Amino acid sequence: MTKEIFSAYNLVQDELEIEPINNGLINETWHIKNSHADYILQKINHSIFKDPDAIAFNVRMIADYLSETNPDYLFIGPIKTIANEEMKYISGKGYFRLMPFVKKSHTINAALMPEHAFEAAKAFGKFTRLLAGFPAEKLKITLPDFHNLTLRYQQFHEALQSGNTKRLQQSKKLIQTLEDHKNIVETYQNVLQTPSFKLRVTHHDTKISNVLFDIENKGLCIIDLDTVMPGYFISDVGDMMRTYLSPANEEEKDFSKIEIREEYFKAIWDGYMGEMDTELTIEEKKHFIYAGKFMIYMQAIRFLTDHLNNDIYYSTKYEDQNLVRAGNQLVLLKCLIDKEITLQELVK
Ligand code: GN1
Ligand code: MG
Repeated sequence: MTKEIFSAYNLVQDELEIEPINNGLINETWHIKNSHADYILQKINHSIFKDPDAIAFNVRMIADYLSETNPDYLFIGPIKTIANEEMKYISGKGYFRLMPFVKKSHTINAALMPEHAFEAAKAFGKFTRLLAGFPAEKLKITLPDFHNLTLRYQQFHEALQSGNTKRLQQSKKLIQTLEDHKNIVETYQNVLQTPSFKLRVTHHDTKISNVLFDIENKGLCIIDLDTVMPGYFISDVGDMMRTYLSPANEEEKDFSKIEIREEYFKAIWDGYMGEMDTELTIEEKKHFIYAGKFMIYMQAIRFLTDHLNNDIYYSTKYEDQNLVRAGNQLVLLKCLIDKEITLQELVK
């Protein structure tokens, strides 16, 4: 890391303790501190986020809106540089941003009790609810077609044509399973045609590790706002199901540990609906469980496509990691489908 980043914020590199946080798959993140304060430093993955200014623009718009309408809401925006910029661009190195570290907060990689799921769902639901009056269409698109399942499905098919031949052979079973569930893509296409599905300010990455918890495991705030864009509620609720329902996360290699925990599902419903019940339309509510299928299926497609394309998108630490992740997600999908009727009963 270069001095230049720190001096942009009036910090002295030699006075800092710098510790990497290896949580996300896309951006690089560090916890840094000196004797006065703690910060989070992030390098934006510029090959994925082609327009970092769009992220900064969105976060600023939302921060301004929330500080006006809900001044007590804890929203973590970037600290400006001494030159009053939202990020620091360093030629040859990329875009960096600094955020305050929320005191006594921590993140988790899997929900360990239903309260975690409840608190996280409530936090994301509250975010969308507080922004219900905000004109979502004014937000910039930071990642075009991010949750466009039709396109993800097409990209998967392109990888079937042009992907790594050895990996294609090895992935036959998973490819077939994805094809067997093509109806999930069709339902998505119907959703897009349904006017009662509203475009809302959507986080698009509601995994459990994107919530800060306090020492009593209450949700403090949501983080990782790069993909906050106009979107549909199925993205947020779906990614919660994807990442809170099973005790094993997407990295788990022992698929027998994957299961759907009903009380966690109920906790997501209660937490999210406590905030969003009056906002969601009847048609949207009918798709609550579909949301989980949508996101799990899309994540499986994305992992497998990346595997076939030689891991150009998701960072990996071992050979075949994206294949394992895809297989993991497809087991999760099966578990969810097997439990669908029971879950439906729970929220009747
Ligand atoms: C990526 O790196 P992270 O955790 O913020 C990805 C999400 C995936 C997730 C899977 C911009 O998020 O869509 O759900 O990995 N973000 C992007 O772990 O692609
Ligand atoms: Mg993210």
